[in-house]
Amino acid sequence: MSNQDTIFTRIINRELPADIVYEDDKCIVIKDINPRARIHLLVIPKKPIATLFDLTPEDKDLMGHMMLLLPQLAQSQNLDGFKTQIHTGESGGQEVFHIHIHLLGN
Ligand code: DGP
Repeated sequence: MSNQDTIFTRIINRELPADIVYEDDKCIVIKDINPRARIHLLVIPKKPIATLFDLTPEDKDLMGHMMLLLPQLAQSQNLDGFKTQIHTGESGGQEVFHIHIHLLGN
């Protein structure tokens, strides 16, 4: 573990526990520890990008991959609709500086 690792990197590396819903070579999906909806998932890339401001053109495929995953996850949770949120920067309400997409559904 590096001191710079975020909570999410430590979850990805199995250094911290989490309720893992899905995983592939590019990302992991966990249940939010503090759910704000009946279903509240976090889609997290394995690449530790801090915020949307830090994206580069080489992240296009990764971000597209996560977007395409959202409806699949929603359907696997029997949701017929859902909300997504990405918090960016402290003033954007971001607490964990490792990009993640919130998927919320009731
Ligand atoms: P934000 O950075 O504002 O998008 O919020 C981070 C979210 O991550 C927040 O909804 C709570 C969740 N969270 C923080 N720490 C943990 C953790 O250790 N495990 C899990 N499963 N979720 C966490």
